[in-house]
Amino acid sequence: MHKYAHSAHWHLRHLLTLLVFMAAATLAVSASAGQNSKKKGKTAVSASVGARASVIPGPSYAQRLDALQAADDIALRRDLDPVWVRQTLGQALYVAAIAKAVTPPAVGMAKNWQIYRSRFVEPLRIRAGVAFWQAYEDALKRAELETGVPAEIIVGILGVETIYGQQMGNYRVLDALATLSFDFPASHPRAGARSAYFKGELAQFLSWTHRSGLDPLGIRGSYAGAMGWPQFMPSSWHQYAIDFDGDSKVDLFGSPVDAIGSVANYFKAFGWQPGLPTHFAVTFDAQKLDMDALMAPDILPTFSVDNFQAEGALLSGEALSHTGKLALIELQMGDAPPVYVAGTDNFYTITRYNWSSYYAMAVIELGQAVAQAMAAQAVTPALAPENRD
Ligand SMILES: [Ca+2]
Repeated sequence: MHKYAHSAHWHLRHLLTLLVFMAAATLAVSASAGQNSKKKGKTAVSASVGARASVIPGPSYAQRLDALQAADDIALRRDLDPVWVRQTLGQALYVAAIAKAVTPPAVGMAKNWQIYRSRFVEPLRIRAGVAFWQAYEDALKRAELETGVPAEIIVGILGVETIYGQQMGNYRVLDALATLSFDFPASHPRAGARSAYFKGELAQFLSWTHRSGLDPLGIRGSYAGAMGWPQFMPSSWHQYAIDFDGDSKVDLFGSPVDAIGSVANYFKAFGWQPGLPTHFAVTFDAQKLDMDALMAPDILPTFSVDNFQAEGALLSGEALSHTGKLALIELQMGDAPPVYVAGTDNFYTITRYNWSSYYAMAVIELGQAVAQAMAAQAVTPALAPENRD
């Protein structure tokens, strides 16, 4: 799902460059198309219908044997009408920008938490977060009561993912899933596993739209096929999306309340522990520090407080009475020294939404910033002159 959301932003600049290039390429193609008008047909028409400003689709999968075989396989395994599946998948278009978006960035680019953070923890998103929290306070409270997942975390997720429903993605989900199933860039180190993953998501998407009577060509999402306010992939939608506004329908596009309940439900399913902080501050004892040992388990909480401190990572305050496991989370700062925190099981749970500690930290800090802005607003009226005695 969401596990690609952060890369969307990381790759944005890359994409823009690509789009400029592609626009130029399209002009070149259009110029030569006049000489070859027979080839302008159904594909070109559906391409222009399916495309929005940022999407330049390529040829359809109707002629691709591997896609049609996959269609038959999906129909068989999912007990779907094989003609419908072939026809539907045949209308999917290859989108070069999607394949490009999942291509690994050039090596040697240092990550920079400060820059990453500034994209999400910023005034526009914080203001939108305050408005969202105020509008849906009851649903956020109810979700917290039922799952133990704090409003702050849900507000952080929906803000980072889509700015509270403002940016849910403009790619046709069918195009995204087909492109990543059948044309995942071979340069990716895990291309085989990734395309297998997207084939599973494609099967789930086709099964879901067929059974629910939704138009698979009308559903839009991220370049990875993530959908709605919380950017759920089809399998997550299937497993974790819930009706939370009581209309008996699960709608993550149109119901912010369903989105709130579904995010909370997702975290509950991935082991959210009520009341447990996401992370603690950490300092280092240079004498004892064994950075290799501390970094070996990566973000998986592995160390007890005692083991953590024995390796030279020092805690203070409430962290000292923490009874669960910890991971040393490293956030690189470009060429400057990295910053570190001690991540708990709840930090790890946030990374099950999107496999990145930068993502998790942005969610946490956006939620905090929105909460602080709410608190500041709540205080202001009491200070206003008309409210004084
Ligand atoms: Ca609903």
